Amino acid sequence: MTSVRKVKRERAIIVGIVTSDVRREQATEYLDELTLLADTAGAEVIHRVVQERNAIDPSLYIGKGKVEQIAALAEDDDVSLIIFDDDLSPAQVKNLEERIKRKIVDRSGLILDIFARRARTSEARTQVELAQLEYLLPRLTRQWTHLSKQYGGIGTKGPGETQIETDRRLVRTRISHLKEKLDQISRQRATRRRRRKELPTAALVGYTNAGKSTLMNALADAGVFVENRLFATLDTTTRRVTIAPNSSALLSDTVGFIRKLPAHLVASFKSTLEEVVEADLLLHVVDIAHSGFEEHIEVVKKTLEDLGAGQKPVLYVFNKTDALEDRAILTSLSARFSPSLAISAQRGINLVTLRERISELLRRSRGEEDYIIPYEKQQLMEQIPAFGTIVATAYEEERIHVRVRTNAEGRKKIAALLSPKSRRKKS
Ligand SMILES: Nc1nc2c(ncn2[C@@H]2O[C@H](COP(=O)(O)OP(=O)(O)OP(=O)(O)O)[C@@H](O)[C@H]2O)c(=O)[nH]1
Ligand SMILES: [Mg+2]
Repeated sequence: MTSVRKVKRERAIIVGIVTSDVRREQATEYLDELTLLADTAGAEVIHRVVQERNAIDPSLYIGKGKVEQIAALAEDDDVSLIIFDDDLSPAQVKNLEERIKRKIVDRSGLILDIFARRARTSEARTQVELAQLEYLLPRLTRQWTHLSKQYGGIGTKGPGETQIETDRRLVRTRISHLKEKLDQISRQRATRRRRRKELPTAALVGYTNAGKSTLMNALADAGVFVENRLFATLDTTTRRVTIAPNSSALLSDTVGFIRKLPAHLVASFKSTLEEVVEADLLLHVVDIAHSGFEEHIEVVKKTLEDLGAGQKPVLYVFNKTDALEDRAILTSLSARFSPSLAISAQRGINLVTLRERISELLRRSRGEEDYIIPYEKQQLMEQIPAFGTIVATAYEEERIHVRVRTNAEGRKKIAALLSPKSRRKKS
């Protein structure tokens, strides 16, 4: 007998709650996103269940009637997994499991599972494990008694301790070990950053699947993995990019954000996200062909604030313009989000302009300004150092090209030196 081996995907039902402040289309978007997340985690969504209510049931999260409906659907359609679009309390999970008799997974649990599947490097694995354990700790009940086997040897069961207490202690010990390991990684990163400090740095940030890695590859030929799934990237890649004929910058591509990203995950991905916090400029990549892009922008802004990177200079990069049906929105967007630029990373549209804008904004964020000085005014070269530091000088045929690091006050003074009117005043 021959058999074709086929990976069986777990069949799942997804459940979302619609409160009165959520619009219908928005609720559909949320469930579409949850379906994508479930798909990325390897599950096949068979049914979507939506509950309209304003109050959350403390013991079951959804109403009793809905619970029964889900139990019946699961029974009829051979479903093994129920996924909730929100986070559930340990008690809710237990009660739902008792009634539906299927595995119950909440949003954080699902996202953590995806991260665990996709983590490749030792840094990403360490970060994911830390987040998983932090998530697990308050949920430790009798069902996790296998932990002492998994982490055996770290501690032994003390006299009079229950299994749960032992497990909790093992988890805590492991958590502090992982934190130490991440501290060490973070120190190594800091050393690496110091070594290459002379180059300006930009970081790609954005909602997951916006096209950050595609753009990284287009600008730096980086060979980063790209996929039409959520969280294709979990690690940070940094490459040198040419942004102007004689100048380059470092560009980092990193993990994407999503709404309701588990707090543990953000916290434990700190070392990966340090490139974002330390960057001179953020390129906020937005998939404007996605109907929910405005909410995505808000989610990314909020996450950046949580990371302490809310005040950094940002260039909005509106991506996937090739897939945009109504190009008229671009005009209103550029008025609302400034500075911004519309591109297509995949088709290579507007990338020359993008490099120019990056170059200009990086210079500004590092406090650098370029000046052209005709030879007849070359005596100004002696006055400029009073208002800033000359970082580069190029003697061209008819003029001198000079780059000065200065502040707003210095910029004003130099501009005054260069303008013909003030020259008269000064003499
Ligand atoms: N139509 C179109 N698709 C694009 C463009 N840029 C990227 N994509 C597609 O969007 C999907 C996601 O691209 P990625 O570059 O992996 O996105 P990302 O932001 O790095 O996503 P994560 O790493 O998962 O956070 C892929 O299928 C890309 O081919 C574009 O300009 N136009
Ligand atoms: Mg990516």
